[in-house]
Amino acid sequence: MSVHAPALADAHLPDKQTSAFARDAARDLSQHPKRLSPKYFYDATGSELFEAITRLPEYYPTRTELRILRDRGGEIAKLIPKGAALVEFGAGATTKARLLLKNSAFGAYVPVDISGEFIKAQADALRRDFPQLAVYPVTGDFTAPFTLPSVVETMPRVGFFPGSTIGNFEPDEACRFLRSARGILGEDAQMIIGADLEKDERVLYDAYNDAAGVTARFNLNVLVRMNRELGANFDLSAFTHRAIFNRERHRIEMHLISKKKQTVRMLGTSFSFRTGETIHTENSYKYSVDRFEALARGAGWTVRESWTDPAKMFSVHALMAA
Ligand code: SAH
Ligand code: AVI
Repeated sequence: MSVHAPALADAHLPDKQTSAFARDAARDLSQHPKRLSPKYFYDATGSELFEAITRLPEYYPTRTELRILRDRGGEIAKLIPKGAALVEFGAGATTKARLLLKNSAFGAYVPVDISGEFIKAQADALRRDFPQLAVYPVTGDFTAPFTLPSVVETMPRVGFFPGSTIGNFEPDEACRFLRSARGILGEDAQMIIGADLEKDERVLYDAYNDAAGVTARFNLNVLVRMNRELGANFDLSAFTHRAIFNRERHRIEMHLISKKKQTVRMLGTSFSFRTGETIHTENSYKYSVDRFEALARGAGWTVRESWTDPAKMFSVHALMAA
């Protein structure tokens, strides 16, 4: 494995990220149906809104996964080599990593996240709470290849991908991501990964259509970002949040629906919308334990253990590079 300084040089990130956002948004809003990548929800506001979602009564995944991680803490700790580096993909508020870090003797923690300002603040808070731990935040897009900080080169590596963020990939992208994570983590790596389970449609519907409207604000935040960062003129009151469960494809879909016929300008181009036309902003795939294990195996990992909560709402899997 080649491990050296982060390929994602922090100093250049705002420009690089903005130009990737501009390129992707212009391309994806020209598609039929229009779409946007869910990774663009996450600026500092988007990260805060996601945190607010995790505290909603309807949003069961976070508290359920935390319960599995707590209940299985001893078993998970036994799988982790002493002095390992914990590499979290999409670390966000680092709440779940804190549980693992308390239970095992990790040598370093590498939170990777596209939301740069947010992840740096979380890394600072973590350093205060775990003064002995070396924390190396990496700002960047985990769907693109990147290298780990050179200091973790000699440590065993444990990947951590909780939250069912894997569900935000198409199944073929999820397979590619798992293969690439194997490459980034290197031989003999372990991986702890959370996947949301398919369940009663009403429970799923409510989790993505909360009564307080926080998920709607999270969804609309991508339009706020395009207005601010890309000079677009989206009228936020002219779009509405919708989340539906697509049973055939095992996924929740989030959409922003145009309330009227309208034209939006962005980056010198006009994008027209019919009344009721959608921008498809996110998929959140729901797995069965068997389907998730098959995905992991297909990407070259061996499944060591799979755990669920008693109500079988959420699953956590321990993988080993085969
Ligand atoms: N791990 C946390 C947060 C999950 S939310 C938890 O389980 O609660 C998803 C996180 O992944 C966000 O913090 C978001 O900023 C990050 N993220 C989403 N797409 C990303 C990408 N392509 N590259 C890097 N980080 C990404
Ligand atoms: C980060 N990800 C797994 C969340 C999910 O449930 O798909 C993002 C989210 N979208 C709406 N609510 C939460």
